[in-house]
Parts: sequence; C-alpha cells; structure tokens
Amino acid sequence: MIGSERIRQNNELTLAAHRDDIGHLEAQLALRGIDVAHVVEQIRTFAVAIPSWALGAGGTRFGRFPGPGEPRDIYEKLEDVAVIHRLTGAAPRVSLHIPWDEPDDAQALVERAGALGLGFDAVNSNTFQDQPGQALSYKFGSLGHTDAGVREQAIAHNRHVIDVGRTLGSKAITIWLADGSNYPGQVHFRRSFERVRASLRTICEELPHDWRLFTEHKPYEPAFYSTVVQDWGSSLMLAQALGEQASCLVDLGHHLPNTNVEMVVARLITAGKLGGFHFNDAKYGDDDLTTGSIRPYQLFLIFNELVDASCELGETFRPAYMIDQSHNLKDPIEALLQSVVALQNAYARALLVDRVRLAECQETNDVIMAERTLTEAYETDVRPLTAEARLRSGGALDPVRVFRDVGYRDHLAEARTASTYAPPQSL
Ligand code: RM4
Ligand code: MN
Ligand code: MN
Repeated sequence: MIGSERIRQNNELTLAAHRDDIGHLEAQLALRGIDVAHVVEQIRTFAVAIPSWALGAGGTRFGRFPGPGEPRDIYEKLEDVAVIHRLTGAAPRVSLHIPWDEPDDAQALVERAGALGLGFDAVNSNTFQDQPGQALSYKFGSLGHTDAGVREQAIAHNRHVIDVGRTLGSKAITIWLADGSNYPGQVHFRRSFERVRASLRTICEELPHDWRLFTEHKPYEPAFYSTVVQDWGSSLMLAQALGEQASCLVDLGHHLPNTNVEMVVARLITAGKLGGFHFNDAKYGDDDLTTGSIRPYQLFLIFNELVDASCELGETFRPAYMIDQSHNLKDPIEALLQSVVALQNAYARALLVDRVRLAECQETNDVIMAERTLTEAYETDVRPLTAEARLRSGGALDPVRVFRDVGYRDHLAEARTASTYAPPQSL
C-alpha cells in the first residue's frame, strides 16, 4: 500500500511549497558558507535501528491499551519496520529482543527481511524476566547472582542470543541487566559488580571477532535501591575491563534527573568507549517517550558532540543508533516515524554548527558568541533539509501524513484481526 508511487503522489501535494522552502534556505545557508547539497547528502547517510518491541502498544504496570492492527508476530513487525524505512529512508535495520521476538526459523526471517529491504542490528538479551520452563529464577539477579548456576544460565542465554544474531547477520549484542537490590544490605556492592564483570568477560571471550558488545547502564528500576550497572562510570569500568570489543550504550532515559547527558557522551568518546544509543525522551525517569518530544535542545547538543567527534575521528567513529521507546498512547508506527524525523532534524542542526567559529569562541572565552554559534544552528528550520533527504531516498516529505492519507492503520486493522500480541509490561 505504501509503495513508491503512493509516496510520490503524496509528495506532489506539497512539492512546490517544499521547493520554495529549500530554495530560500539554500540562499540563507549560502551566506553562512554552508552547501545545502552536501548537508542533504550527509543527512541521507543517517540510519537508526527500530526495536522489535516497539511496534505494538506498550503498557505500564497499571494496564495496556492495545490499538487496532498490531503486529501478531515478528514477520508482521518486519512489515511495519519496512513501512517506516520506505517513508523515511533511514530505518533499514531491526533490533531484536530475545526471547520476546525469538524467531522459530532465523534463516526464514533473514529471507523475509531481505525481501523487504531490511537487515538486523544489535540483538538484545533478556535476563530480567523468568521464562516459562526456565530452571532457575532471576528474581535475585542474573549475571551477578550469588549462585553460580544462575550466572551460568544467564551466560548460556546470552550465548544463545549471539547464535541467533549470527544467523540474522547482527554484529552486536546489547546487554541491559536488572541486577540490583531494593534494600540496604541486600547485596554486597563490590562482589555483585565483580560477578557481573566476570560473567560478561566469559560472554566477551566467546564473542565472534567482528562483533561488539554494548553494556547499557540504568540508575534504577526495577531495582529501587541499587543497580549493579547503575551509571556511565560503572558501564565504562566494565567496557574497559572487557577489552576492545566492549563499549557503552547510552539510553537517553537512563540518567538521574539533571544529568548532563551530552557531556557523558563526550566523556565516553574521549575514552574510546561510546558504543551506541537507545534514543527516546523522558521527563522524569525511563519514560521511553518519543525522541525529541521533551528535550529537543538536549538531543541537538548530543548530536553536536557526535558530529564534532566524527569530524575529528572520521570513519572509525561509528556508534550504533537504535530507538528504545514504549508507545502507550500513540500509534506505534506514527510515533516511530516522528522519532526518526526528530533524529534526522537533530542531526541536520548539528551539521550546521560553524565549528571553526565555535572553536575560536571557546579559545577566546567568548561565552555569548560560543552559545550563539550553537543556537544559530539549533534555531534554523532544518525541516526542508531533512524532507529533501527523504525525497532523494524515495521517502516522504511528510511521513506521518502519507501514513494517514493512505489509511494504512485501517488497512492493518482489517488485515490483522484477532491480535495475539502481548508485550511485556512496565519496562
Ligand atoms: C530497559 C532497557 C533496555 C530494554 C528494556 C526493555 O529499561 O532500556 O534497553 O531492552 O528496558
Ligand atoms: Mn534501552
Ligand atoms: Mn529503558
């Protein structure tokens, strides 16, 4: 339904206005010494992975409100990701959570994905829930459990996830652990960290040579007193202990209030240990809201660090970009379209920063002009640039509009009756 012809027809509706907008912006940016064509080509290179767990309505521990036409299995989730990719030109890979989206036949899944023009990004292991038939419980931890048997079971699960990922063509595993405690005295802080480190070391030693392992920190939830991989410091200690293949994953919602996340990003870059991102947005905690919906300036400042680093480090700087959101109210496909566009916009703004002038202002301690250099880029309406990038990639000027105009959700509601999809709650 959302083929290139439908997208082209929809683009036609506002193409003339778009041409005016980009022409105007081109003239404005030329005065700032910026070549629009070059920026558009850079935006076209941006890609972000879509999480397999975000395509159905999420939920909280208080309830879940399913929407019409939710995907009933992983194949239907791939179809939804393909729609997002077609409309944005920037979502060519899926990040699988196992066992939530454990494929019955990984090879068949690879073929289906290939036919849809998709591939697979990092695989995610799950030792934060017990699975039916599992021998030992993760109630008191997994990779950091006091019982060696539980740790071994959790290591074996990660091994399995890597095996699945190999068949899929993934090149990384992301490990987020719920290990922690709810009350003072419950766990020995140092011992539990050492046990996690030792378990991760075993996983890392067996990792295929061309794979990366990302450790993802989170300050609290579900553990409310202490979390073993609590902050970026703990995550960095792990990545450094594990060696070359390990690095840190920054989920934007996994920081205590008021943390300067863009500076965390800069520190990890300095350490050579910025592995990747889980993009989302948050007001209070791990809220998993639409990327860029609450703190768009922060998102821009993060991309400013990323662009700055890639100017210096070139091709070697390749963080993995993934979205990690939970869609409780919005149509998941629409929310993901919004998120991809928000990321394209943030990246575009960061590309407009005059880095030579910024460096000069920093060297001469010109506070006002340094800040203005950033806000000049941030306050530029970059929407025509990202629309043009999508257009050139065969995508939509306005992805959500196309999705609505073709009535795609209604079509899915009819095609996918009797949804059996039951995502996990309150993650
Ligand atoms: C966690 C963390 C992980 C994600 C789970 C579902 O809070 O963000 O990345 O896999 O939620
Ligand atoms: Mn995450
Ligand atoms: Mn999270």
